[in-house]
Amino acid sequence: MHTSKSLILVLILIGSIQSGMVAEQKFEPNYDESKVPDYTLPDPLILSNGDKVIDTKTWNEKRRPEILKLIADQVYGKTPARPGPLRYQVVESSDEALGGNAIRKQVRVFFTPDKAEPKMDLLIYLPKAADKPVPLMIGLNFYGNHTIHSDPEILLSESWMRQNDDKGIVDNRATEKSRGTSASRWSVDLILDRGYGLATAYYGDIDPDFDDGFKNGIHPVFLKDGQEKPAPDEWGSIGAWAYGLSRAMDYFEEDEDINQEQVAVMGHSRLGKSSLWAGAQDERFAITISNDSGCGGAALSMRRFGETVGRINRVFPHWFCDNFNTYNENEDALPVDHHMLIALIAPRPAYVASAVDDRWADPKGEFLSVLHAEPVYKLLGTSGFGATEMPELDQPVMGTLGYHIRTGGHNVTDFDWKAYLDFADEHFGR
Ligand code: GTR
Repeated sequence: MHTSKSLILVLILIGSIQSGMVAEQKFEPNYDESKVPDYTLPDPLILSNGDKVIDTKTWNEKRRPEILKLIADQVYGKTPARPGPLRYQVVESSDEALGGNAIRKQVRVFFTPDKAEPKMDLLIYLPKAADKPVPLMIGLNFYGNHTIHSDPEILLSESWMRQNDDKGIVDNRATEKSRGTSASRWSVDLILDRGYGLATAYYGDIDPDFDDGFKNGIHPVFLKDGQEKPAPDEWGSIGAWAYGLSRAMDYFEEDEDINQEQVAVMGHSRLGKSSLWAGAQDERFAITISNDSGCGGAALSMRRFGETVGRINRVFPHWFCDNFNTYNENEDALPVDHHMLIALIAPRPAYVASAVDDRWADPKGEFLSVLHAEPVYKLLGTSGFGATEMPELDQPVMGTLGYHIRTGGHNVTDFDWKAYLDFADEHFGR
């Protein structure tokens, strides 16, 4: 009796350790700057053989590919190549959208040459008054295209969604009540007034955001015969969301109303992690913007402030590649940190935004990534960043690298969009 009871207890304990419960019960984020440990960031301008990178050629031909491979293998997983041409279907369009001010297009992107699924619906608004082709902002959304504006013509997503009563989600599906519920995060009128187009797609069309062993979404398309799930160095969900952004870019190249040289990719939170990874890999994105992307996005992992690598990997085991678990509570072993992710975007402009109350995302760690990416931007002959200390609240810094920390919490606001549009105007010479 006694032995079998203890055996049960031990089994329960092993079970909860495996499910991460024990570690999670104990997780207390550090919000005390004096408790940030000493750490040494890898130098983006030193090759793995120890040689210094002193010219553009060595950066482009040796160090950039080296860092790209390290981040793919150790953090997000490798992204597979597109399996042949995509197919597009314009499902709906109007030249009289939003009270006659906008052109609306809803374009279905089929991810394979021959199957109906998986597919992603792009919603595109273009300013009617502007000369075409127009510059464009693209960002994925969390609860369907119909949430970004109350426009009743936006197709109501039929995809699986995370349960959320405030967003009118019932049984993991959107309802009419969901329309416009994320409108405050998408300054559609401002973007159009400033002469930019806006495109968005629901991230769950690319890969539904839950840990199902990669049975749904885009991953199964790429599994080899007999392969059950991505290998430890192959992509997770963030890799998939970034891949979806690149497929949207493929479509923009075909649309004569969109200036393919002036596409900025923007994302918030987990989708900011995805926009950074998309902008790092796909050099067609002219500007990359991270809004409050935090741990696994713009923030430095080695600081261990707020959310940490171990915590994010246990709560969201499907976001990164399995190799990233090597660094749970072991950040100093990382051969890369997120300043190098931003450096991969160089010399193209990148903007990182934080919010002062969003300590979980480590605003200072986000700032420091930008600061420590600057030497690469300078080497490549750009203006770099320009700040050496964190700026005052609500005072954007805009070099080739941009940054702000705004009043308020984890969110996307008009203030953020206005800064992104100013930054884009600056770099697109508008
Ligand atoms: C949180 C996660 C963050 C951030 C956020 C979001 O739960 O800890 O890293 O990604 O979700 O995407 O909303």
